[in-house]
Amino acid sequence: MKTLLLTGFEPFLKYPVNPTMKIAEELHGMKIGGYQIHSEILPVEFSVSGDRLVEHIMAIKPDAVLSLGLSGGRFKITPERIAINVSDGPVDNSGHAPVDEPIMEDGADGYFTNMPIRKMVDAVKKVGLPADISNTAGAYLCNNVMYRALHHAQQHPGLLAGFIHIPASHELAVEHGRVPSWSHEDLKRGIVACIKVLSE
Ligand code: PCA
Repeated sequence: MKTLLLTGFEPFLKYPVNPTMKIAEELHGMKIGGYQIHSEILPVEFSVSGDRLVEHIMAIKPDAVLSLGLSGGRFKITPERIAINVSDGPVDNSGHAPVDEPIMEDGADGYFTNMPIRKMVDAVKKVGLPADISNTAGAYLCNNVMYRALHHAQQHPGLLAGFIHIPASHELAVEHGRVPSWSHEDLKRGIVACIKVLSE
């Protein structure tokens, strides 16, 4: 059986709940398609998150690494197409706010995911949930860890790496107020559908 490293993020900025954390925790240890899921939760800190992800990849030696991030305001499940070599955005959980910094001095400008994102989108729609490819993961922590995973995959051929942004859960929307939201069960069902595609 293959191993999939699934990551979620801690709460950040104005979001007291991060639905990706709960999904990752609940799927830990499950078998989905041909993959055994190993979940880890990442901090939201520019100086830590990417290194932490790479450490997990080295320790767990997964066949695939899929990271999940909250995109408050999005209303579909959105597998990301590309990560760019830029860190920029509001303060992270340590109070750091980078401006136009490269993630890796010697890194490529960007990396395309090597996961079958079109098939993932089709699979999510097939289970009755809205999905679309996203062409930007932004320049905050989600882009950062996606970039680091793909940079690592570049040097370790055969490793699948990808990122999916998800909408807020109802639990978060109750706290936060002004974001479109999904039920936790639907968010999780959408992610499971994406993971199943990797075994087809
Ligand atoms: N979403 C943020 C970082 C953590 C998360 O869940 C992002 O989209 O960059």
